Amino acid sequence: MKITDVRVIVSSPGRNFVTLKILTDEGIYGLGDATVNGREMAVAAYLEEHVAPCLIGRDPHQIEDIWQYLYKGVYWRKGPITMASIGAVDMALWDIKGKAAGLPVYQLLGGKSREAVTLYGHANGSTIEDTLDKMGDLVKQGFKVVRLQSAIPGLDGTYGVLGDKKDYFALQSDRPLPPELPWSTVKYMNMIEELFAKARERFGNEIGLCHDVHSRLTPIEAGRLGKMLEKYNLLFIEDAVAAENQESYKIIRQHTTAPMAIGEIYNTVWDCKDMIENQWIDYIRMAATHAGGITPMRRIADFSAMYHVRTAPHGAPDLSPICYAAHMHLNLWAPNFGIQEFVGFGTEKSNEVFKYDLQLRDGMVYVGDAPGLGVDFDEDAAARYPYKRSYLPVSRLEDGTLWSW
Ligand code: CS2
Ligand code: MG
Repeated sequence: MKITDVRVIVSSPGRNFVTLKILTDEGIYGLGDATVNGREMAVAAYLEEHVAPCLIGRDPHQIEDIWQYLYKGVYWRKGPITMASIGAVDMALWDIKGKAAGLPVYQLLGGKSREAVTLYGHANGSTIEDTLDKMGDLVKQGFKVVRLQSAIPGLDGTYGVLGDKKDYFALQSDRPLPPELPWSTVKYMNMIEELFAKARERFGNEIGLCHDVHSRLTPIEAGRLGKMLEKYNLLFIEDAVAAENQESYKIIRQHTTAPMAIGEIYNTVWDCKDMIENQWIDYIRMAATHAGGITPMRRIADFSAMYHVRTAPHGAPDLSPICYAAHMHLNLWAPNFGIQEFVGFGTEKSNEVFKYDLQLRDGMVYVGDAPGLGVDFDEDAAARYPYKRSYLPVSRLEDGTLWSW
């Protein structure tokens, strides 16, 4: 089999997605997701100008060699744009291999370790009561784990809470620039315990709870947060601290037994190797798109298993359904799978563009038997939704200091 064509399609069915389609001389094609939220055109140019020409004529079955060629072979290793490009190629090649074999990708990985994939849903509210009402809706739908984010009294905007806005597009004006949202660690620390205390009061101790701090704290503050929330038995606290310096998590570990999760912006195992090896974290949240595809995600899962770290792949709506499908196959296989983040199966618009072989039942995803990743992409539908420039918000302290968002 030979690769005959490589297409990069940037579309915006509700939000921007960079989709890679690799075609072969046998009529089989594969799909990959290369979306880097807020920097979509950089990765599209990287793929079109630098990667696509090197793929034409190659045997798509050579997944490993092509991965190494695009990683070691380019001299410039790592980084989100490079790794998302490699990630999309890798996903598309697994998709092709599965289609050629007539098997879903989870079978190529080693088969099912479980029947279905447990999810955590998002409850984002403008008050604690509102958040808990939203949690109630998810519990009714059968979700066994819920992530809680609540607006912070005295701050005009809080991570994860969009109020009447549907998404971050809606927060941007006609001339899109990054929205600016305020942050105060003091105000956050003053409210957060009540959210989890009330959640346990109302829903009991069986339901799983998560929380995303979105990298706003210092290690010692995160230690204090962990201690404060220990008695509410969270499944994990996510991104308590931005960890370019991985030793930050050593400090957190010295102060709390609250489980820690991190990884959604990591691009290679080198970003989290020390945290995993030293057992400073409990869940690794990397995404197939941003970590270079299914091939490295599989290696990282196996590496993590040796240190009791479980996988909890990123599942925000800025990852396309192709990445979601890749995660579902990895999740079915990985012996040390933990949980999958879930924000719904797309929107009306994105469902015109992407079709997938996944069913949601009782807070779990069941994967169908379609060969490959089991996703399809309608190029004509995508053409109806052209790219729109968009940015993620930035965060500032109340005195104007730029903070982590
Ligand atoms: C988040 C994301 O899902 C999560 O845990 O942290 O919402 C994240 O902010 C976006 O994916 C940014 O692109
Ligand atoms: Mg997050």
